[in-house]
Amino acid sequence: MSEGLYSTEKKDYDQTLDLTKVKPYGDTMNDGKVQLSFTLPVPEGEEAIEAAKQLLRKMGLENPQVVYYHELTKGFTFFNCYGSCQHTVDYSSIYVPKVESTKWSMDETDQFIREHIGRPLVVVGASTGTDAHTVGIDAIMNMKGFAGRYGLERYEMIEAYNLGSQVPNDEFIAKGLELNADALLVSQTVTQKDIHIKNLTELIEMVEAEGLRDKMIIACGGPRISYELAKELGYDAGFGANTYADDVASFIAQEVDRRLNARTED
Ligand code: B12
Repeated sequence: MSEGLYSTEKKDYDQTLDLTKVKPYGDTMNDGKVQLSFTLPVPEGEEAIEAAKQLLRKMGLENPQVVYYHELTKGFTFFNCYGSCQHTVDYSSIYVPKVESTKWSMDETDQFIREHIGRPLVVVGASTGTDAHTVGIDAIMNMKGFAGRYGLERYEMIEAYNLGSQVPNDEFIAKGLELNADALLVSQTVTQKDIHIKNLTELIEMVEAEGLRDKMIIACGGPRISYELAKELGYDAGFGANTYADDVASFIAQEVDRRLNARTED
């Protein structure tokens, strides 16, 4: 057996994976290797490198190394560094609330809706309140979708209505009612001064005040939206960065089906 990259001989380096004490992986298990970059407001030089290393040690990184540095502009030095992280996390104890539905492809979701619900689902989406960002909601709703995944308009069994941005919450709800929507999808990008919380709360309060909360699924999404936050605010689900139409379409189809079944059992 030849030595080298593809050798199957047992190596003497650490190969123990303990999920209660997980550390970063660089070249070998538990080496803790981390790469990070930052800028210090000091001029380039030996003192700047020493300052960067001291900072890395204070961050809990042993054997700190500065592998690249460059004075970006007078008095500001950028660093690329490596070090070995001494801290660990207990991965086995982590619980993250998230959408529990099974993620399906577009064809699978269409087939499920056809077989289990028997009619197209109506989904109305918008970026509501003062939020002018449309790219996120477009990525979910529009025919061409996002990063090679089709949006809801492409689904045969979903009638998707994209109302665009800066849609007042009352108009959004009224449109949902007019179209007899199965689901309302709200996008929120701006989070400065918690404007998203205020707007999302207003929308839910309006829906509740009109006694419509159980009539449709209401989900929200955006780069700083988590499932946990969405649930806290009274939404059925929340979707963050890197969401595709597949995620939300599967969720809506399964949730509509679950509610139909629950009604039949009553
Ligand atoms: C493009 C852009 C703009 C464009 C928007 C054009 C348009 N038609 O949308 C313009 C120039 C108009 C703009 C304006 C502003 N912007 Co701007 N903008 C951006 C930028 C560069 C990209 C956002 C984007 O398009 N992302 C790409 C999409 C695909 O990602 P996404 O939105 O996260 O969407 C994905 C998921 O989040 C999810 N998703 C999103 N919505 C939904 C909804 C549902 C239901 C679901 C299921 C999923 C989902 O699915 C998507 C696909 O995976 C970001 C910075 C950045 N790089 O992110 C700043 C940024 C968002 N903007 C910002 C700000 C502050 C503003 C302004 C307030 C600036 C100003 N002072 O005027 C204004 C907003 C005015 C207003 N009233 O809203 C800040 C927000 C900071 C904050 N945390 O609040 C950012 C982060 C820039 C920054 N670093 O400061 N902006």
